[in-house]
Amino acid sequence: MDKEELKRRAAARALDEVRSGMKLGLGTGSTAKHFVELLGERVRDGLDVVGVPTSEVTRADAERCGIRLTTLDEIDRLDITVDGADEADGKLDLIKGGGGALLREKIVAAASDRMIVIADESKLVDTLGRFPLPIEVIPFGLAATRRALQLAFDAAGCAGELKLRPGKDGHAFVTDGGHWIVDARLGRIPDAPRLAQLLSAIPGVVEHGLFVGMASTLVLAGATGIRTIER
Ligand code: ABF
Repeated sequence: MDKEELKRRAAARALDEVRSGMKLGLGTGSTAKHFVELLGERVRDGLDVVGVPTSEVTRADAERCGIRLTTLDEIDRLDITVDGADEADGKLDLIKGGGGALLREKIVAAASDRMIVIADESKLVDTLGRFPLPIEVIPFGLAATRRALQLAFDAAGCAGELKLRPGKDGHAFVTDGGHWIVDARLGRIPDAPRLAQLLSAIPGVVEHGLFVGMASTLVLAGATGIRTIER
């Protein structure tokens, strides 16, 4: 089956959890975009929800779909965030940020009672790390931050090669928050909670793409159907 169809099915399954009156976090990426589009169809049929987008791209998509939007300054908690992932393991720990929106994604997920991750089955791995780990950094003092990152990888038992993510015209990719991203090719992350802790302690790191203990449900769409893993 076509991968886009699998992503749409996972998105449709997450939509089953949505009720009128809910406040929703709206994820970023191609799978989350399916959710936004399907949600927009339900809104046009009368579903009354309000959303907080996790990126400017998702904001534009949601507006185009007629979804009412708000901010985390105007409301307190969100009921559910629905978002994609680059990798997920069986404990529901994630690598996110391949799309560059990890900071807002983490802020929105942390303000949510539930985080539903939607993906096609290829995103499920035994051990995180095959997908390069995105780390959002402050441009100032980048070389010092890179040295601190290497020490963190050593301490967490990973060997890492860092690459500044390129953007357009040979410049660095700039996030919605005005920061840069370095992608760490680690291959295997034996202890994601430990690495997450070490990365969070580095001053030049704004946020990293390890989402540990945040997802409550993983919806995986495969050729044989949909399965969900609950925390
Ligand atoms: C967002 O979109 C990101 O955190 C993740 O990087 C990416 C997944 O994209 P896709 O659904 O296109 O594979 O959820």
